Amino acid sequence: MLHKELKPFPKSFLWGAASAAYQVEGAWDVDGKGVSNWDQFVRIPGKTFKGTTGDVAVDHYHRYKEDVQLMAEMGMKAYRFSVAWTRIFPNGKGVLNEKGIEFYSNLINELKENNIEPVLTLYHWDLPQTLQDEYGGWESRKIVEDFTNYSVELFKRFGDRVKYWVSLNEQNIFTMLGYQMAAHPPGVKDDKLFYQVNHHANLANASVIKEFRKYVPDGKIGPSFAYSPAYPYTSHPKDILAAENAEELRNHWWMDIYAWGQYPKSAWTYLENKGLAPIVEEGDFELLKHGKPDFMGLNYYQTTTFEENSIKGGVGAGEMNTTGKKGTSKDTGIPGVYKTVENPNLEKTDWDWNIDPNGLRIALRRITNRYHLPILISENGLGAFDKVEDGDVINDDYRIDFIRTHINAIQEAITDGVEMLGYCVWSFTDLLSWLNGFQKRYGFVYINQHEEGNHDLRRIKKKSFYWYKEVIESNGEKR
Ligand code: BGP
Repeated sequence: MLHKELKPFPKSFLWGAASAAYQVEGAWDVDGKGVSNWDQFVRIPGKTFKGTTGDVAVDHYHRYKEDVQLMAEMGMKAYRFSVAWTRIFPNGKGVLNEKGIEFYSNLINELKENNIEPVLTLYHWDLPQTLQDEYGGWESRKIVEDFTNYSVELFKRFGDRVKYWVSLNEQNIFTMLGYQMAAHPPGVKDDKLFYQVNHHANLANASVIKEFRKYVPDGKIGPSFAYSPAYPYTSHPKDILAAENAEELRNHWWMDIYAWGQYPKSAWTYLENKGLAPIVEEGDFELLKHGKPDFMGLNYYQTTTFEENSIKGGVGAGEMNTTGKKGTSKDTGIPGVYKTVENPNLEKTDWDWNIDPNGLRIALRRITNRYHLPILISENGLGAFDKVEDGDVINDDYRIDFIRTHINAIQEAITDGVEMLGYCVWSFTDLLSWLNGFQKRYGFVYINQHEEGNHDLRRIKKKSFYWYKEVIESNGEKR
């Protein structure tokens, strides 16, 4: 629909930005913190860009006050951050580390004092390594109990002050990279295990949401899903079917479970025939029904275009671009199901991610129509090379363009009838990009941190900082 007039953003709209513990905190072995899967994985040669680690990251652990002051200066309404499980329970369970609680408690208080709504993510990929060693982490159903106990501890400690919670961040991504592509910990390629791990994560997600209702009855909770809407390459019905396959296997597989506690029918049948469907035990679906979230957290970066992929000689696993050299990623697919293909209508970032603001509107409408849930955009942003010019100036007009066009899309979606809670841009400050090092930057605030050379960690406001400040001040009017 082409609208002549757009509805304004709701008054309560949460203009925000996001981060994750491992990517910003540093202080990896400080104040009793235990070792996470990422602390260990980054030490394996060749796993990250130039061997980058989050040992120091951008030192938010020690500089959080300075960072919150910058957020306040920008007028930010919400800040999404994650808790490192290993700061709370260094071994994943058992003995609690009060120092970890203290850090997040101080951060939350600092945010509240500055009128910034904390949005707390329970799990943003940094699993206690002891749980991986003891029972394979997400590979075992034991994770459900440990993850629930850890989450309940946070509900008890912070539920009075934190009203917005994200359960799992991008379950589809951490499991795909961890169990299908071996690019994230634990570095495994095993399709069968991938689906089993996901089933356990679904149970864990439902279990914490169920508990949440008891401890934070006036709060809202939901998962953050990395939704890349599927487009067909052509109007040929074969391509349409390939896109449908992708939508079911890559998206509905997770979102249907979150919203309804059910797996999509044809995806289930396909996986069952292949011997890949997860083992489901008695009572699982009962628990999954309790997982209904208050909102769908949407991490939107791009759309993906699909075409038919033959069974014989079809395209298999592709390759990611982790260097920022445009054109180095390779298409990926499942023979007989779908394969990705370049969309000639879209520009790309230096890391080959499609730039598609209309795709965000499509994502918002699809989620709304299928699940009837409000949406919190928990991530969206542009990873780019930034240049510091004389006088500590960073003219990141490309980032402003990216965010502006995506805000346009949100307002169009609101006008279409989508219920929106807020928009958390990835990210507030620059931070460590898991596989791409510090050179792939997302922040409104530049941080002088690099793989090599001078890195005094000083904070510099980018042009986009001043621009987003005005957007927030005008509740999205001025952009
Ligand atoms: C999401 C993650 C974030 C963040 C972002 C950007 O998948 O939830 O943690 O890293 O993507 O990705 P990247 O750093 O790979 O560019």
